[in-house]
Amino acid sequence: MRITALAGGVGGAKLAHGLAQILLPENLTIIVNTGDDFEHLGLYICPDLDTVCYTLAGMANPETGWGRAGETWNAMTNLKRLGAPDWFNLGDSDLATHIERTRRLKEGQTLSQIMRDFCKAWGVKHAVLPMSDQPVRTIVETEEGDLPFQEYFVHRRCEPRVQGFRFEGVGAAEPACGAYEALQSAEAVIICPSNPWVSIDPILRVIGEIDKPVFAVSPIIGGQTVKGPAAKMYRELGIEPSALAVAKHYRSLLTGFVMDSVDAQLAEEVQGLNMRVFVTNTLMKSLDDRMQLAKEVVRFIGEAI
Ligand code: FO1
Repeated sequence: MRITALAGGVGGAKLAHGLAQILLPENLTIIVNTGDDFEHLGLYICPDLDTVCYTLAGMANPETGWGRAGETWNAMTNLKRLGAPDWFNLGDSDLATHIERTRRLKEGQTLSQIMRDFCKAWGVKHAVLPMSDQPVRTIVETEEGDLPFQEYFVHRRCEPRVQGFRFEGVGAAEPACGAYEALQSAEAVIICPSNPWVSIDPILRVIGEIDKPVFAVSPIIGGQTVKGPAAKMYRELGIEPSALAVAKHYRSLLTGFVMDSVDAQLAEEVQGLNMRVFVTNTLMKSLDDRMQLAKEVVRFIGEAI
């Protein structure tokens, strides 16, 4: 089965990793959110792209989900001593990625070219594409004013109450090289269990209408997110966080929806939104869990299309 997956953040990277274990490289393309990207310490940082690539390469930090396993922090310690901003943690190995990416961007290479080369160097065989080669910047509109995404997420620890989101640059952003072709040749699209507001919506805004069956996996389990602020965002926007709220979020896009067994009581209501529903364990604690969920999602899609 040919799949294009949309992903951002740690939850998305885990399912993308599971899919990469069971689908051949020619059958899986992963399109990743770049709305979280920003410039920091003069470097161009792409947290979601790096999280997906490091995870697929088996290089991700297992505790945080982002950054590199076995990381050291000498540069950060010394930057702090010199008075540099230290709220965004860049490990020594991770810094190499940002330094080389920044150098190549300044030379005029595109982000998708650069990530293709990096994936090759890291042994990642599946295509990992930025959603766009043009910059899109997620701005979180909060009660304390507008905050660039990483300022909200890391510096302010998601504390300011959210009022809305906007994606600066989205109007001028084209899908990255290869993204359109991947969507054209896919038999189905999987929306990974990523934050619908800030990881998936920017991708959907850039790629526009999808004329393939779309299946989403809920990032909300028992009213909570495994990681990150999605549940808090739903609450602050006046919506009760639940798998049902996620299904409603994507509603008209979806052919099918995958939700956790703890939310089985919501299945009927989700089906009432005119989509097929598959209920299973969606919590990915181990590599086996990632593979198991990926297999079940692909089987569900096979039966539904
Ligand atoms: N997240 C944090 O909570 N604190 C950090 O200091 C931090 C540093 C960081 C460095 C590189 C990278 O690729 C990701 C990093 N993240 C950090 C994660 C990142 O902010 C989020 O995972 C995403 O932007 C949300 O999907």
